[in-house]
Amino acid sequence: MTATLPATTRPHVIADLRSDTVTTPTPEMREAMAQAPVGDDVYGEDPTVNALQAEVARLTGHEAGLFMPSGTMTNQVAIALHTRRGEEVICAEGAHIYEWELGMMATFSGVVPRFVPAPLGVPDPEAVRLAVRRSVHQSPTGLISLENTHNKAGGTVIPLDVLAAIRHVADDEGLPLHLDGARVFNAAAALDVPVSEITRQFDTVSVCLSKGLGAPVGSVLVGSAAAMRQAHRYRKMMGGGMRQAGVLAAAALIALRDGPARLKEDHRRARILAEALAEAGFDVDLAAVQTNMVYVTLPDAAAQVARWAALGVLASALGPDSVRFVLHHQISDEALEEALGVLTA
Ligand code: TLP
Repeated sequence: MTATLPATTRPHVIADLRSDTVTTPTPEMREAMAQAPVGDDVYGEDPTVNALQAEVARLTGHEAGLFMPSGTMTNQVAIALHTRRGEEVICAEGAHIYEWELGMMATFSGVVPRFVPAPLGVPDPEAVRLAVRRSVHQSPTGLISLENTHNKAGGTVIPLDVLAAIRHVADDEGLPLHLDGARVFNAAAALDVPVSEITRQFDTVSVCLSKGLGAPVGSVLVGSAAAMRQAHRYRKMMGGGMRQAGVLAAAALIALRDGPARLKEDHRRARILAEALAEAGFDVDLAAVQTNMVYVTLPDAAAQVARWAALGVLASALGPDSVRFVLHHQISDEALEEALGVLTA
């Protein structure tokens, strides 16, 4: 028989650094959720969802947006929109759309990934061009997809000139370009540009409200109005028609209003954490620390993560020798300092 530990014997959590998805709604978000006007969003009648979609579309420089429960769904709906069965999707090695989305591109859209090398998460535009398949003996390329920031590379940012060059390749080859922009506001903050400078280069962008921006739930796919009408059908197929979803969109609107300006604070704290860990002798690639993530390479990551968790500092083991820490708006300078005391002891 297994017994559940009484709450009092669980370690006190000093800092939950497993992801920026772990934040809880602020009192202001909860109030907005309680007050939100709602309607049936499958009929397009939820005013709060409609306001959120319009605002994300405006900020990203796209015609329309569609609210969904998760970044996985917005990415996979986009892949379904752009591709036909048997095609390939060119993406940077380690891309979330393949590595962490449970084979959905194959099971839902019938397509397979073709990875291109991407040092620090940045693919070389010429490597993207060379990866395009046209021969009758090969699976044709249906889509180019980028990730910015790139999670597995460390929360790294794609420079604007590289983005423009990859857009150029897509245009030359007549291919659509999708962005997994789960953390595109972090990329914009790191580059110090309006987010539209990045997002306008793409045909569709998946924007997560529930990562660094701090909403409890939700992502918005943006693109043309015609693409979003088709996306509405795919969302329904995936079970993503959420009805009175305005209660979620209300919190997301606050995240969108207040979140972007705060992200530089998370980046500053990530840098402090990374430098302190490097100083303490941990193997940290400081060049990869560009936004709100810090990856450490160490032996037996799972065991180390369990030891730290017992002391109240939560991190993620994302590979046998890889530990990830993610900063977010519910980690203060004080919590970070206390966590560092544990990590560097
Ligand atoms: N990533 C999660 C885990 O799946 C690893 C995290 O904690 O970082 N794109 C990118 C780049 C992501 O990092 C994530 C979430 C998603 C898409 C998927 O978003 P959700 O979890 O909303 O489906």
